[in-house]
Amino acid sequence: MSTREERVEHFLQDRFGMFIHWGLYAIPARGEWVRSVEKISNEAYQPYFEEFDASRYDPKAWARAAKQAGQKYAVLTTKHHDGFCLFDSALTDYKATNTPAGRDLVREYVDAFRAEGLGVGFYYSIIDWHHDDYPAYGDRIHPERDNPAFKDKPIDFERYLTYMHGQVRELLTNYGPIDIMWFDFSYDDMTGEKWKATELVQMIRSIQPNIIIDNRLGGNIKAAEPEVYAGDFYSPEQIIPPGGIVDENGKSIPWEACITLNDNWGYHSEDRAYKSPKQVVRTLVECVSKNGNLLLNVGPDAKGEIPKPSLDILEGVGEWLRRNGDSIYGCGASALPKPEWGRYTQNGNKLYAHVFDRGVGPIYFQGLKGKIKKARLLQDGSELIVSVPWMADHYSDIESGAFITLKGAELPDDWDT
Ligand code: FUL
Repeated sequence: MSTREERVEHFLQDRFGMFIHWGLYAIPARGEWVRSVEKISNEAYQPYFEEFDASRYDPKAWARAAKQAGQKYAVLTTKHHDGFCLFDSALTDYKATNTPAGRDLVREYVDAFRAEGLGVGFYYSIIDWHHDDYPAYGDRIHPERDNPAFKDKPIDFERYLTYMHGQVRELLTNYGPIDIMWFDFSYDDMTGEKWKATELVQMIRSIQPNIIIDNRLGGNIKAAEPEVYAGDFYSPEQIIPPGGIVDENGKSIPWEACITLNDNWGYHSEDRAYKSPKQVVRTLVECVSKNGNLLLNVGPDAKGEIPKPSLDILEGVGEWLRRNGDSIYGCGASALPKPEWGRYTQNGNKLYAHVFDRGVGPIYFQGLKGKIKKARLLQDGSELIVSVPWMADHYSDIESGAFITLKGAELPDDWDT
């Protein structure tokens, strides 16, 4: 059996992936939690199933967008909390092949992303608001939580677990090798034991030994407890852990921040709170400077298209990465203290200085006197001069520091030079 270190090696070099939230909720277009937030019953949600046609679903276009954005892998919602399956599961009728779409949307996704040389991941919700044996009663998030008919309805949770484990088995046997299994999520008293997570992960690893698994089955990676289902990486949501994530010996633990482009995961037609490409670039740099990955979300619309504002942002980020990708891929945190003017990333003996703030005069590198063999501007490869500015020794700690001159009063790249 492989070790976590071996399993995550490639993943941690890739650094940047595309998260895709897509399902029936794209039709009401008020986010993927719409059923819970608005307490929509199964019956009231059913018309979306009968209407879903995915008529402009072109996963090759998604894969091209991801590739051009410099993303190295993707994670698609094969089933979100609403229980609707984008894949052709033999265990349910509640699936895309039974809608007007009539296609196995997951198969096409896998084929398209593989063809672009991208890694492929499956998001799978262990929560299921559609399944008859999934408990509505007492659950603060279930859409039917206030429905008296559900309160006293007997359920057989074991049957749900068999279904859920069976679907994971299908996902891992029917689509070839998969890179990431991204579960979502254990909560309240629903711990890993209740999901039978130990058996689940043993089954997963017996089918695909090298797959990596997130931490949302409820384990604790830091404490390696329970060892089996603790998972391979942490999945901080909408946040970059300020100090990265380390164990008690200061050793970095793999993590991937998942972050939305606007304020929603699933398509929301009125959400225009988009981040700028500059913010996204800096977010990516922030992650890598702390040894983390960034999984950046898009929420395709009801027809299957990634919204134009999202595509525009991805394009901008991709253009920056085309010139500056060496400072991201294969890079991680530097042991040097965070500089005042930006961030460091590092790959072996190559240190990448991400300058966010031009300031006045040369850029100062604390502790690097005599240690810089040569300096280059990454975006065009041009030489940069390492020298002590005139009289700097009167004012600065030049015993240990180094200076690099940057031409011009403005930064060559205002996003991140
Ligand atoms: C959360 C889910 O409830 C959200 O809908 C989304 O999928 C996010 C990535 O994880 O916990």
